[in-house]
Amino acid sequence: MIENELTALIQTKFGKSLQDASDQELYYALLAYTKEKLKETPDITGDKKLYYISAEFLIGKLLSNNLINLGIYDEVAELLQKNGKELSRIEEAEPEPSLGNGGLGRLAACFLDSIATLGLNGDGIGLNYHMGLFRQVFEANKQKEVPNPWIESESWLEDTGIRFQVPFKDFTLTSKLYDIDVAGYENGKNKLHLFDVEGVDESIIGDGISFDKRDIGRNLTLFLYPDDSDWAGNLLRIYQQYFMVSNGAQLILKECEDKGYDLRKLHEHVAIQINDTHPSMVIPELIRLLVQRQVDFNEAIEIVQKTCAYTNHTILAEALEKWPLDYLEQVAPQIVPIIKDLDARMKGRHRDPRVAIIDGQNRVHMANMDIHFGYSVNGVAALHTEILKNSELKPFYDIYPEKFNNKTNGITFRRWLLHCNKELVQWISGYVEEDFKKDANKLEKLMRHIDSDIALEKLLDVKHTKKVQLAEYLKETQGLELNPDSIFDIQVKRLHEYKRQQMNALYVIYKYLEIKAGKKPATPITMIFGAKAAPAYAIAKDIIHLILCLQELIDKDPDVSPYLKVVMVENYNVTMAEHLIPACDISEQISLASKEASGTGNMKFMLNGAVTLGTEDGANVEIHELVGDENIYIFGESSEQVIEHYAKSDYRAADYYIEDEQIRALVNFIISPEMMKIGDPYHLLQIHAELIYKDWFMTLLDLKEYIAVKNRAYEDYADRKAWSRKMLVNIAKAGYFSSDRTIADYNKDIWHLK
Ligand code: 26V
Repeated sequence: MIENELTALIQTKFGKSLQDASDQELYYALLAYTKEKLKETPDITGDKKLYYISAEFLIGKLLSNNLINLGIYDEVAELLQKNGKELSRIEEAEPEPSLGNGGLGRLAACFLDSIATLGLNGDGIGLNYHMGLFRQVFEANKQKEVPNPWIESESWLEDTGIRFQVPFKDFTLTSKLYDIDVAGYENGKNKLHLFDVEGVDESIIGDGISFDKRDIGRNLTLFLYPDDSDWAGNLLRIYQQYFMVSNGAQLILKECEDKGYDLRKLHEHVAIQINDTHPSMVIPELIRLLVQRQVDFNEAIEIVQKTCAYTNHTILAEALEKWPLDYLEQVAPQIVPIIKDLDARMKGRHRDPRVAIIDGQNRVHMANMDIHFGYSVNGVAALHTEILKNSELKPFYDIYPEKFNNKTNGITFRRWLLHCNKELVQWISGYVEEDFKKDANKLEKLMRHIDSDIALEKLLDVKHTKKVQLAEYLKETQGLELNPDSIFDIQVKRLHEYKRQQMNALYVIYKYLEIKAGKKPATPITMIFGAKAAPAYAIAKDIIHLILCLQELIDKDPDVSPYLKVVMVENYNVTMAEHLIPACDISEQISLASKEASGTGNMKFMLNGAVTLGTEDGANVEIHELVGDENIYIFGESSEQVIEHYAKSDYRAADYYIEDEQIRALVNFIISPEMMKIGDPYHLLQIHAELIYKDWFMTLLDLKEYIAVKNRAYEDYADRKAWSRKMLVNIAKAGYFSSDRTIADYNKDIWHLK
């Protein structure tokens, strides 16, 4: 059946047989075939619908995941193999849609998968950026940013023909709506709606990723913003946000009107989840559109308040959006009186300036508007939600305790297990009935095999196979040489000081000096990094420079290189993650406690049998509770202690540097003659000074304990049997972090879809 259809398709498209078609041609044929199958998949329907609005959907490549969810992956793979082709090679022809920066965007993508898998009626709404997150290249041990186009003449996008008018102050833009089908795992389908502008012009891109920021009609959806956390007031960002929410609100109302719903009962038919504050303007925009449709202003406010729910993804103050009122005035003046009215209502009720929507400097606090005029506020891990309630958002919690709730993040097991680790799936299937694929909690049954030598040995074999495969992949794609018999210690995530890649780099220096002094590790070590830095984030780029210089230093040192290798992979993205995560032994989750809202990489590693080395931060706390002290390596000061340091301003990195000889030696090595010879002295001196005089995220505070605990983990690794038990426990307990569980919780507590 599939064979006939696919062969016919390749014949009409390329005039070739399956055997003769190239991988590229097979990709296009499979794309067309899969889109056809998606069309035949029934739509998920219901009387109430969720709209997940997000500036980012980091969906990654879609071919394999669609085949898996449609239930035809094995059949297609077999057919190809029969004809001498390999699906995993064909996949490489697919360009990755990198429509997100990191965790927040990837979470949105996992959520869409789970919403459809659970058969819930819910769509995504976002923007169709023509350039995904920049492609990272390394030159002279530094990051360079290059445009990253992903849309080809044939892609997953379908033009719906739907157009809306979006009014800005001085002009009106016509939008174009593209849809991507989102199939649930052996279930129906929903949609990801991506709005675009007619006139986007890729020719305005200049050097690197620069472009003319003023020509809104030609640049609005050209680029995804490459900064996460590092918030900077920028008019284009407001244009993008307003364009997204105005289109989103118009689509939502159109769908309700088409179904004949009474807009006064909007909340009975619609829930809107606001993913961080980027879509917050949907609140005033919906009010405006309801009033335009003859709903009374006060009633419109009440309706919107019963419809919108807000998720907070960060406690970094610099990432909380505060838009100057006059910027909003310049972009979308029609919503300004509404925001002022909402602000006045709240000022009338609450004297505390910390809960005002518009502050003393005429800036609009987007989160504050969401909390007052939404019905739910959630954090993304237990600890994060507690910190929101008890400190960051305490004044709001005092007013609206009933609005606050926690929804610990999750990941889709279709991509992060079934797709990326078929060998592990096969191993699991030997011990647990097939239904673990639908019910992740069933993984717990693996615990029955904790004493089985055969099971444990096979598990070690799976890990080794994935390490060999990673080594091959990195050799082929990046020319890197990895020893699969070494410990794979991996830290991959956005580059940010609070995530403390610099602390890991200091450990590299520590280990380098140890080996130089003759202390060789029992097992060779490979430390793998992957991270993009925001283009304007100078310190983050300095840290990349430091790591790349260490990589070069060690590579060139025959005394050390047999025992220690540092590898920073270029252009870390979803595809790279799918190769790295299954091959990992030690998962680095070392953020300064209280700063990582949740983390989701930590969950992906755990599911693939890596053991976490981490602080009690974000979801690490929950991982720790689930696996127990024996099966995780925890270090560092607690979130309470850290919050106290900030409150008292009593952390001084210089004290640690001056008082501790070992710390001083490690930090000083950054500007040692051998490093200065390889690297750029300016950047090495910058990071050196930063660590001593600023160190806002307290690297030196936890450094000694980090070194001690990591050493213990490396020693424990040598006892392969004991280590494989830790691996098994991690996999068995990972079920809690399925995004199916997270989404079921959102639905039960917030959306109430059915
Ligand atoms: C902020 C900005 C500001 C301006 C330009 C673009 C941009 C893009 C994203 C952000 C917010 C970043 C917040 C974020 O990514 N939070 C992460 O969310 C994950 C999913 O909940 C969570 O696991 C991570 O801990 C958290 O850092």
